[in-house]
Parts: sequence; structure tokens; C-alpha cells
Amino acid sequence: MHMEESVLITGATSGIGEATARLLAEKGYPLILTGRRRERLETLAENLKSATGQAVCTLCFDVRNQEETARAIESIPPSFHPIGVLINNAGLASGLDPLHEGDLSDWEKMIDTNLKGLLYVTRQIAPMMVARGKGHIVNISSIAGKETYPMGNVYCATKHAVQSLTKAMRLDMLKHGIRVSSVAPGAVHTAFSEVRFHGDHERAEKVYQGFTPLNGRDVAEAIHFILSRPAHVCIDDLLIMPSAQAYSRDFNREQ
Ligand code: NDP
Ligand code: 8X3
Repeated sequence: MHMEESVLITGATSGIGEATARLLAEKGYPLILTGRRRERLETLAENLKSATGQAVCTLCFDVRNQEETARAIESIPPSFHPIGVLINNAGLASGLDPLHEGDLSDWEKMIDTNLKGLLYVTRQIAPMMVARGKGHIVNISSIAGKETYPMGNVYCATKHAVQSLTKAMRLDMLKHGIRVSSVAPGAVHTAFSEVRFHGDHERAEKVYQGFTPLNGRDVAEAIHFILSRPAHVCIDDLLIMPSAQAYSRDFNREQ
């Protein structure tokens, strides 16, 4: 992509999205950063602008709300167009329960964010790419999009859907010159587990004990690799795991 095209990252206030914003700013990409937490977004944007001199704009909205999403994307200043890359990263797991004991509000959150939110954002941005005959969409999937693990039920189903939608986008936009990629990480040490366990920090930290998980920067570097391939190369699907994790629930932990 040309550096005058901007990159829109959803869920840039934390974890993988924030690390990707930092790396891409260092690499010289103009950025549109989104999330619900306004203060974190604005602080990050100010830091990146002063550290890298990069153009950064922020959009504060909830991807679950279709009208808010549409309004926010319509408000992107002209200087941040065209949008060359969309990184659909905003997402979460909520709860880890057997299906027959699942909490319906956890299910709604995951389906509305990981699936409907990704679709709402893509539906706004993809037509602009199609009109230009150019663009790249990167969907953040998960090892949970490749395998189903006990009590992962609805989260795994949303990430399997992200894998399926990635293929669907690739097929539907093939003739319009749009590249579509998915990145499926194993365990990444972010706020993910704390969100999954509804703020239980101690339980969340146990997920990452006894081995070295991925960090946000590891995934950001994989995304940058995908974006920096020449125009004739599309990385369709990239699975990235900690060396000490070989399957969704198989870890080589210290005794
Ligand atoms: P974090 O919790 O650290 O970050 C999640 C980001 O998503 C935040 O910036 C949050 O912003 C944003 N987000 C969540 N809900 C919404 C919403 N309704 N509207 C807008 N933004 C939202 O977790 P990660 O960085 O780990 O997660 C990023 C992606 O990576 C997710 O899709 C996750 O499923 C995926 N993933 C994570 C793995 C891991 O082990 N950590 C492994 C594989 C995939 P805010 O709260 O400000 O809205
Ligand atoms: C996050 C990784 O294994 O907890 O997608 O589902 S996992």
C-alpha cells in the first residue's frame, strides 16, 4: 500500500490493536484508531503523533451499534481518505462456562462484537475499497477459530465465523482487487483474559503462567508482514502460536 493511504484499526485502546497502532505508526502509516474508551484513544493518538510525527485520528464508538458505527465512519476527515487497510481487531471473550450453563448476556456480547460488529464496520469500509479497486482487510481471528475447546463454545463459534467471513470476503471481493487476510493467534498476553473473567485479574494471570505467551507486538509484526507483501501476494490465513502452545489447550508449562 502507499503510505498516503490510511489504516483503520478497531479496538486500538488495548492489547493487539494498540500494539499494531504503535508498530504501524513507527513504520509510517497514517492511522484511524477506534475503540469505546475515549481517554485511552486520545492519549494513544497524542503519544503516537509526538513520537512518530504520524497523522492519527480517533473515532470513539461501540462496534455493536450499527448507527454509531456508520456515523463515526462517515465523520472520518477527508485527509484520512482513502482508507487502504481495515484491521478488524475489536473483539472479546466473555465467560468460560459449559454451554448448558452459559450466560446469555455473555453470548450476546460476543456475537454482537466479534461477528455483527465486524460486519457493520466492514459494510461501511469495503464499498470504498471496491470503488477504488484496491484495499486490504485483515480480520483478527484466533486459534479458537480453528479449534473448539471445552467451555469455549460461543467464543469459538464467533471466531470460526470470522474464518468463514474472511473467506467470504475474499471470494466476493476477488474481482475488485481487494486482499483479505486472517490472523489467528494462540495465547497473547493482553487484557483478553481479564475481560473474559469479568475483571478477575488473578484468574486471568493464571492463563499465562509457566510459559511465555505471545505479546501484542508479536501479532503486530505478523500483521505488518501481511501488509508489506507486494501487491501480487495475499497471505490468506496466518496461524501464530507461542512456541510453548501446540493446541488450544496444550501448553508446555514449567512444573
Ligand atoms: P484486549 O481486551 O486487550 O483488547 C480488545 C480491544 O477491543 C480493546 O481495544 C477494546 O476497546 C476493543 N473492543 C471490545 N469491545 C468493543 C466494542 N463493543 N466496540 C469497540 N471496540 C471494542 O484484547 P486483545 O488485544 O487480546 O483482543 C483483540 C482481538 O484479538 C480480539 O478480537 C480477540 O478475540 C483476538 N484474540 C486475542 C487473543 C489473546 O489471547 N489475547 C488470541 C487470539 C485472538 P474498548 O474497550 O476501548 O472498546
Ligand atoms: C484467544 C485465545 O485460546 O483463549 O482467542 O481462545 S483462546
